[in-house]
Amino acid sequence: MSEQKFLWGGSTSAFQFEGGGNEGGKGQSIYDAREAKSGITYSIASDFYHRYREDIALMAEMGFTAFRMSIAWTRIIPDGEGPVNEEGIAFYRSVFSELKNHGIEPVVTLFHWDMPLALVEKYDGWFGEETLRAFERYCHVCFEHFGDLVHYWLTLNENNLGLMIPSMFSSKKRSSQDPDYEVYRWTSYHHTILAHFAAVRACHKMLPGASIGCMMASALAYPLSPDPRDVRAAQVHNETVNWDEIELLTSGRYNAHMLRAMESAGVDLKIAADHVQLMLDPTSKMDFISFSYYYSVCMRDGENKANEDAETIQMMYSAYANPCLEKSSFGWTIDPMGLRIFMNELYDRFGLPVMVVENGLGVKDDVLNEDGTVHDDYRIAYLREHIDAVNKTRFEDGVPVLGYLPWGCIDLYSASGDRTKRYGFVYVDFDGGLSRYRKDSFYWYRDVIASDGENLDGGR
Ligand code: BGP
Repeated sequence: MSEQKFLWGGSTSAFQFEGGGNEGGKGQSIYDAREAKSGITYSIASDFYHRYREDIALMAEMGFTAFRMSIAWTRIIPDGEGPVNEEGIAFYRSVFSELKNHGIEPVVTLFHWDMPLALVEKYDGWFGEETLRAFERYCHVCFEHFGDLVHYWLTLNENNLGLMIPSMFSSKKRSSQDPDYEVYRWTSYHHTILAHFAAVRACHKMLPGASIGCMMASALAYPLSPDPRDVRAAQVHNETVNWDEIELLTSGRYNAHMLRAMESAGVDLKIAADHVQLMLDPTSKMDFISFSYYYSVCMRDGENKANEDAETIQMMYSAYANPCLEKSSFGWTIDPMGLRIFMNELYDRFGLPVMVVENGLGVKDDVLNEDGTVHDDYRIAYLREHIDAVNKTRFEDGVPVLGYLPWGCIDLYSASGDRTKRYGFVYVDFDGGLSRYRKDSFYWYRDVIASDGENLDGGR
């Protein structure tokens, strides 16, 4: 790739979008196991597996220059660590080739949560060092087989949330009351960090021309009031959730906050010499930072009585709703300026190019009319403001933004499996044979892309 063009496109993940769960030799992931219990049909999802040509044609019609998707580890190595499934390799090669034929650059997440079930059963997910070794091998296989087609790689989706939700890849439900809880969560987290470094190092070694970055969940917090105690609460939140991990990934060292947190939890990681070497190796340093951005939150100090009436919103962070902002129907605050603030701070702190790989408005309100139209002006309004913020960050603030890839560009399952929460420019009729329909936002986004973000008032 020579000249760097801004990436306009959209974003998905395998377990939420791909389907084909029982086909092509794919092994079971933790989501397949969840399907057996909950009845949520992850094995079908939006059926990209069978419809990728049609879907890519729709992306091309919008003018996408990039498409983010993830590789299902279990389609490449069904049990996570055993034989490679050639049919899985052939599937992704075919998808990536189709994208390239349409001038669309694949942006590929190596791990978007769909951990092979076998690794959870055998090694308790990321807790076992065996899983780390299996992941390294899986990355090698991906780089070897797809390196000629994929330039942009992302390591682990929203890894900075790992310490907060350690049970995600565990074979048994963990509670903070368990005696081994702290050791479990820090050890598992440490292995994900090593997984990131190992993937970056292998990528740089095997694919010297490629670009690889982390993927973090942004959770920008403001103080709920100017009370310095609230300011400090917001600062602590931002350090813990947003910045500590990126500092770790860029420096190769746990910073003082993290070391103190481990110490007070009685955790001593005893990092092996070869792991220290991996973390400090210049070739294991990433090229850019990608992130999801949906909302911002407010924090307050627990002792601050003045704010007692403030509205709490949980979102895992024990956060508060910002009284200056509107909220989506799912209670997520709508804060385009926060996106600009976040990108500026990220770049100021770490000096790496940034890439927006998730953003968007998930709603239940989309209505498929009889004539096949969907009038989603609320989505256009949301995206217009956020793209405007991206433009200002690029052109007024001078932050190198590599691309804007909003989430769920073609409707897919939400992380919880809810298929009525829609984000897409394309409507998927989940109860009507999975047919695709262009929403109003489809035409609007096509005009945005055609004008490189200048025309925010287009559409049909
Ligand atoms: C991010 C995940 C995505 C996606 C998105 C939207 O945390 O990386 O997989 O699901 O959130 O969230 P939801 O699906 O809950 O609307």
